Amino acid sequence: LLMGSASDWETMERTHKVLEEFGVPHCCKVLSAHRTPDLLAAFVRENDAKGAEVFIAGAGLAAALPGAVAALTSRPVLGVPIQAGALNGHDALLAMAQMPPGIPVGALAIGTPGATNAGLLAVAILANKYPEYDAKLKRYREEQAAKVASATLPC
Ligand code: RP5
Repeated sequence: LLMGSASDWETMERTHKVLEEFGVPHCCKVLSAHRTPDLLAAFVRENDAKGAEVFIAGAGLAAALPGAVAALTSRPVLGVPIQAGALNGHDALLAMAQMPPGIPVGALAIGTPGATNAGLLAVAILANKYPEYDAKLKRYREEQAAKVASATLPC
């Protein structure tokens, strides 16, 4: 779980919490495509070789991070556009969603909804291989459905 700046943590903490809730082993790290390109390349290559199965990258503004990660690994890369700057995350969303053909990034929604869904989507990817994540994801959805079904309104 990567992010371009410590300022992204407030958003990316949601992803971390989902992964924690589902018991997915992961690490969280600040690395930037622009500011620490060599460290980023070394980190992605090392973790790819160690067997990392999904990479998640949150970044704001020009947000090159997910694309840079995707260039360095053939594992799935999910991108979370951070809601920041003059364009409020639209710039980051387009940077991730508009990857040229050949090196995909799975772009999620801007901000905290995208951060939560990045965690859930990573769990869903892992659930293809690990039955325990599949079972937990089904339980999570059942609980979510029960909450919606039992919601009450003041009228
Ligand atoms: C991006 O620039 C980061 O992902 C962050 O969202 C944004 C601003 O970074 P800081 O100036 O807060 O470090 O690379």
